[in-house]
Amino acid sequence: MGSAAAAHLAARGAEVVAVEQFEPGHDRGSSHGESRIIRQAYFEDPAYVPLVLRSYELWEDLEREDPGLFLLTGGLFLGRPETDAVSGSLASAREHGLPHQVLDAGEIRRRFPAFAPRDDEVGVYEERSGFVRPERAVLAHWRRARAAGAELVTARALSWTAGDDGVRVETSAGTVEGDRLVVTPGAWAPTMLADLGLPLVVSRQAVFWFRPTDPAAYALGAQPVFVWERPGLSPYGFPCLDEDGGVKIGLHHRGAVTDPDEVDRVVTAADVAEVADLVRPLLPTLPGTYLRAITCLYTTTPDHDFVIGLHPHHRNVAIACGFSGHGFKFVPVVGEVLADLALDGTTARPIGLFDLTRFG
Ligand code: PYC
Repeated sequence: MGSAAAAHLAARGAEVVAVEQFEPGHDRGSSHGESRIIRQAYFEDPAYVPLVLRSYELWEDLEREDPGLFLLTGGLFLGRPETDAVSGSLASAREHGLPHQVLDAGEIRRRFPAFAPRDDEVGVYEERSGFVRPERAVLAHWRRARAAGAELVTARALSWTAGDDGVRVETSAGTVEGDRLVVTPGAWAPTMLADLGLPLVVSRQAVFWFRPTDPAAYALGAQPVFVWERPGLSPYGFPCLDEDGGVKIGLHHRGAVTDPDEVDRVVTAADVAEVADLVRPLLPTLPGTYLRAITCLYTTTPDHDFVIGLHPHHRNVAIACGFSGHGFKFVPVVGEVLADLALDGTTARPIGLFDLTRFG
């Protein structure tokens, strides 16, 4: 979100200094791991759809500089008809006239043999779903930002203050001063935005790569991205994107609460066994051979909606955080919105859902 904000601000002529504690495209936050789902019939709330459609436009624009940055593979959102994954996808598709198909369990098994749904489960299939490459997306935004004159300071932001005369950020490499501030702290939001008392929960999420026993079913072109909602279990995954035949899978919102500076990044045999046992009934050929795993971080709000807006006491400070494990697809449009807020104090994009005072 920060790299995109820097790119949009610099493109509009702002003099930008970006402070990032790790190297651009690093793997210690929430923007790594080879792939992130993109989808339009947004099951979380139809209010996301205009933003995701704008994000697609911006992804297409960015992709001209980095072909293959994203790919449309189709997406399947499965569960019983009353689940959010199904009923929410349908609500968004219908409200916004998005192309989709509803598949019953038999059609799912026929078209996508990797899945073993129960007879009472259905899927909403969306052709315009797919995935974006997160590390490349971050680097593409940094390239744009730098080409437009932004300066990148590799240092840890320690604290910030704001007043009528401007803003000041204390970093591990000195002080940065400016007129306005954009704060996109990811999993460090509880400390960098402590004054707001936002009810954010940072959690460790592991994602895994397995080589399935039926590689053809998971081939790009055959297998869609998916999110599957069962009570207490939401696996999501991708087609095979890797030369070693690895298929990435994760369990949405299953990780333990953590601290971003202390997180245990070692994935244990018990982590692997747990995910393999949980997904085997749904995707029987997937946990064929375990290949590797990584961890990343979610920063989650109580309602799983984002936090985006101007700081209530400092109108020269724009904030974005709490992306709750489903934000990456919005990176370009959030960058654009943050540029609007920082430069104009307002945005024409619909961000009412993300009001940072909604928690009281
Ligand atoms: O962003 O669509 C998403 C998603 C679902 C589960 C994990 N990420």
